[in-house]
Amino acid sequence: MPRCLLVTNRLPLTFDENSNEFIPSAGGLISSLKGLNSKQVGFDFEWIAPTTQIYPYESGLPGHPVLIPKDIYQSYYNGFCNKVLWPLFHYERSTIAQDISGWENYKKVNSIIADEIIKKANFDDTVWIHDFHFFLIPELLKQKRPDLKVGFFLHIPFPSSEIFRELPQRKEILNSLIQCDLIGFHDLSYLNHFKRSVSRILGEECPVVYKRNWGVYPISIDTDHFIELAERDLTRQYLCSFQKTKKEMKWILGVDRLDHIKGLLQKLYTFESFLRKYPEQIGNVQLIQIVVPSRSDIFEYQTLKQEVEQLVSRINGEFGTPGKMPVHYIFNHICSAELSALYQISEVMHIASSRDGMNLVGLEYVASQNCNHPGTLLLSEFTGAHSTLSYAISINPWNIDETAEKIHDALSRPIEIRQHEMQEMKSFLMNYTSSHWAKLFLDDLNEFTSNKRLSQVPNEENFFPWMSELKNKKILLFCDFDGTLAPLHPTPAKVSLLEETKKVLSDITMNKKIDFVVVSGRDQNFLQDLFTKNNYHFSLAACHGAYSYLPDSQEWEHLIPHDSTNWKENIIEVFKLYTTRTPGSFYEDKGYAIAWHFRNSPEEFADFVANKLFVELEEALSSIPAQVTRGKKIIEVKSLHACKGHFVQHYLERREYLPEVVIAIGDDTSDEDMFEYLQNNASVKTFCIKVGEEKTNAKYSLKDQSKVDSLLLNILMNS
Ligand code: GDG
Repeated sequence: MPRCLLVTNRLPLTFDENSNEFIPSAGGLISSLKGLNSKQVGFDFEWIAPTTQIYPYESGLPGHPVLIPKDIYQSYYNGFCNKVLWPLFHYERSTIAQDISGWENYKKVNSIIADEIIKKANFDDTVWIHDFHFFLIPELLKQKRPDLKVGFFLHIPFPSSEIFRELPQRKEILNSLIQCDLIGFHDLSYLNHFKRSVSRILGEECPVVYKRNWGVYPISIDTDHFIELAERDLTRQYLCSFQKTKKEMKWILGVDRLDHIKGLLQKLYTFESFLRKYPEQIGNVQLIQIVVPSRSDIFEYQTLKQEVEQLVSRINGEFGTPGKMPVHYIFNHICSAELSALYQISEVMHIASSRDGMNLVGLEYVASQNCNHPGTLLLSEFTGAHSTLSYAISINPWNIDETAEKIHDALSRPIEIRQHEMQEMKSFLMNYTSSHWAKLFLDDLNEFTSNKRLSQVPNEENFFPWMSELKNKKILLFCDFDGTLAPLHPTPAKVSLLEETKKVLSDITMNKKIDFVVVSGRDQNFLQDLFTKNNYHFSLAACHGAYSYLPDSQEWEHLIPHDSTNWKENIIEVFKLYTTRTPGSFYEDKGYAIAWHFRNSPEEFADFVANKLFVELEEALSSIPAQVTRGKKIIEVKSLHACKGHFVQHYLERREYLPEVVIAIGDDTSDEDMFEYLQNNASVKTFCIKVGEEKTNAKYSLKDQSKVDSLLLNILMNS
């Protein structure tokens, strides 16, 4: 079975120095992952996690603890993970506390764990990184071990780009995450926020925007485990004892880690409002609130504890009667059998999180219900679970009054409705468990990586394997200009060839076996000035192939009908209008095409305007023989006749000799016509190479323009 290394902040077992034995680790992430069934998922799992404890023995542990010095761990975990990333990603900006060394130690721990993975991982292993503790590992791994399949799953929300862009380390984090082969989120809104952040912070042209290697995979639980737990003897014993104390009382249950994001204060205010609105319920309804101690060494958490406890005593002071306190508050961890009994016996479960990646407590409550006499789930709309548990009663925890009324509705909900709702949710969880979740993610990861391998992105020393097939062959090479032979420049008129490129082109000119054709959207004058006047004896195609120039004839030939540009005047008017509205933008008349450039404009505004323009042009051109395309910070309208695909067809048909190999290189959307035509029609061996990592028809791709010189050099050397 293939192996998957799970990288988490904790191993599933923690060594308890008091009892001298291993105990289950806490937290939702671990509780889901440890339920993964290797056979169902199709992987053997091994865990890697940082630790500050020297484990007495490693064998028998389902994973590898990586020892981190205590002070470094403390600063990484509390200083950066919990005091910066956690509150920012949960929209709790008031509790952020920047710690100067936190980020440095975060980098250190990520790098130590990455080194450990590199040591442990075999060729072709899958590495699945979990959560915000390890944002930097993907890049560290890909630098040293490009063979590894690397997936990342975020267990917490990804915040709106408005919030995320406040993070000083935003670029480092995104630049690392986009190295992953697959990035997963619980909810579509988190994915949308991530995409928006990537395009705002790294730019629209960032590869991940095109690669689309992301997905929404809401986590689940080990449902069978909770069903079985509900039936255990110990659970039944707890149930019996609760029934005795509860009697006719109705219980509203809350189970939350002590954390600002869990909405504990809102929940208590809501319960207070409920008692005020429905005084007849005083003495009949009790809130059982389990608060699990957490991050107790952080000041903000200590303050929250005090606030929660003050509110509990205020409510109990005001509404309590001898022997009956409305809020039963427990600040402790309880055992799983006791938790299961509480899930089963409580009429209502109240989840009030202000933000929560998923919230497994809601799923566990559903899985533990007996569908003959089930309870009701009140679930905050700010949890990821809200999309999965569609039959829960949805609440906005900030709307205290409305939620108080919903508690009242939940307590009096008719049994048939409860049965139906719970049945629907429970059967969903029986078919969609944490193992299904992991399988979906890992299968997609596998698919993404195998697709990528097909496109064979080469490294510099080892170019495409087909290079050996070029020896002594007559090669016809079509090559685009802007973004391919020359790097893009904010002002198109200033683009020129780099010295290195000039050298390679001179060698190509001397090589009689290569027929080199520059196929560009530029006009005749520009191309002739640049190439012919510099003594490169190349064929040229200007205006996307509307004009052709052969070095022997030294004349431009017009290849397409003269009336191909009747539409131009109207379109120029539209472009003028948009140019006036958009600072830094300008339009360029290319003869058979007009291009609107917005590379120098304020990014977000220009993207917005460009989308609008694109839609407007598509409508306007529906009955005109012209086509609108969107390239890199450019919108272009061009005659349908002026197309690189038509040009290469024409060129191939009229050559007196037949080339033995055809190669086409280009970075722009306009090059796709050329790739498509050649790959489908050329009767000789054809190799099409896209420059850049965007989606393409070409079979091969190069990372970026800087690799083109070496590609040409390799073609020369191998020819
Ligand atoms: C992160 C995200 C996301 C709690 N109290 C006791 C106890 N628990 C168990 C629950 C549940 C787990 O802890 C809590 O899970 P959550 O999902 O609510 O929360 P986080 O730990 O913050 O987890 C979260 C999750 O990752 C998974 O992706 O859902 O949004 O923040 O399993 O049962 N267990 C026992 N006694 C307790 O007192 N035995």
